[in-house]
Amino acid sequence: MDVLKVGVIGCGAIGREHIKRLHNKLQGSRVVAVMDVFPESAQRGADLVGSDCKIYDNIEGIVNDSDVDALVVTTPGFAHKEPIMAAIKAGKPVFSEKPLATTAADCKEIVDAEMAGGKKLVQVGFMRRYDKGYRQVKELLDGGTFGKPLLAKCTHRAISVDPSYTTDMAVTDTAIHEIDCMHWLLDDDWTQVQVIMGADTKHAHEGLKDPQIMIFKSKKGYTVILEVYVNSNFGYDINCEVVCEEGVINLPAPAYPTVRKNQMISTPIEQDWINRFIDSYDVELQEWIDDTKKGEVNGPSAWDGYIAAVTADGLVASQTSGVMEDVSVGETPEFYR
Ligand code: NAD
Ligand code: ISE
Repeated sequence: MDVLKVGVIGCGAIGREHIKRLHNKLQGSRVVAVMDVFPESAQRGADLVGSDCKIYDNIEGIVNDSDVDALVVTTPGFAHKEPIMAAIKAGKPVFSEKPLATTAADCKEIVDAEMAGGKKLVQVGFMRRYDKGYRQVKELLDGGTFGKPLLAKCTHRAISVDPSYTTDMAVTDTAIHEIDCMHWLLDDDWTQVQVIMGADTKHAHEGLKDPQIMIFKSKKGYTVILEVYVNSNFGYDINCEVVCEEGVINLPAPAYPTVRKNQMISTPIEQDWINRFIDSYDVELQEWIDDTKKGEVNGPSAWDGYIAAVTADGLVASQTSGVMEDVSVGETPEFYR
């Protein structure tokens, strides 16, 4: 196959970003069809491609179009399961943005359907595994010279969120990145998780608890402390520091020039995920295109999506209970080893 012909389901913010990179930027793919529940959103997606892009208003149509080789799902998290299940049923590869689905039960259905089909088809958009900075942190940790990791401190801040963002989404939409990424970096599984709520910012909309502190305990005894603060009002600020026996590894925000002017030293801060992770999305989707053409899935799997969702379920339970909740994933099936 020379060119992978892709159908994109969900033409919102990241859907349009991925359409542009799949159609114009990356090697070996074209977007041939789009689908959205809102016709004007679907049209905006199609306009990025040109007049020969097909527009669908239903999932069955785009998934079963014989011109579509593979699917990219960029609907909101609550609407991932249906298109992923349809793609598995049609035997087509599918890349889904994170989370795989918003509950462990829904993710398990996806895992079971994929295993029943006997072929790996699903990849999840945990793009931090493709980020240059996070990859360097992983190399340093795996290199062994820093000794045993002891604890990590992470921040995940955004400027603001819209009123459809609910308290549980601090876990299922936002912290889901650290749930996966820190498990991958530390090469360990979570056993217990807790959410601590505190003072809420006046910038949060009615009913939203923000910020939230999340605590993760791992099998090997590591502790991760994560601040999720999605109405910071100043910028998009992703940080990670791993404290090890022999030293500390700190991943700061990628550098901008520091300027001295008007009796001040200042440096800009990223405003959103689009630029902060632009290279990661490119590497992630280029590898997905290349692997898909070879009939392989080598990126984060449906099982990775499932174990993240089991952890997320624990955190969401702790948002209400306030106590440490146990996380238990079980053995990785042979299919995903
Ligand atoms: P968005 O709200 O901007 O866009 C979602 C689009 O999906 C909208 O056009 C909406 O009309 C459409 N849609 C909703 N329900 C649908 C359905 N059932 N079928 C078809 N279309 C439907 O959201 P977004 O910010 O683009 O986020 C989309 C997904 O991407 C989410 O899962 C989000 O978590 C993920 N995301 C990931 C990253 C990342 O850094 N990896 C960044 C942003 C968003
Ligand atoms: C968004 O959906 C993303 O996935 C971004 O990477 C994340 O930082 C943000 O919190 C989410 O809302």
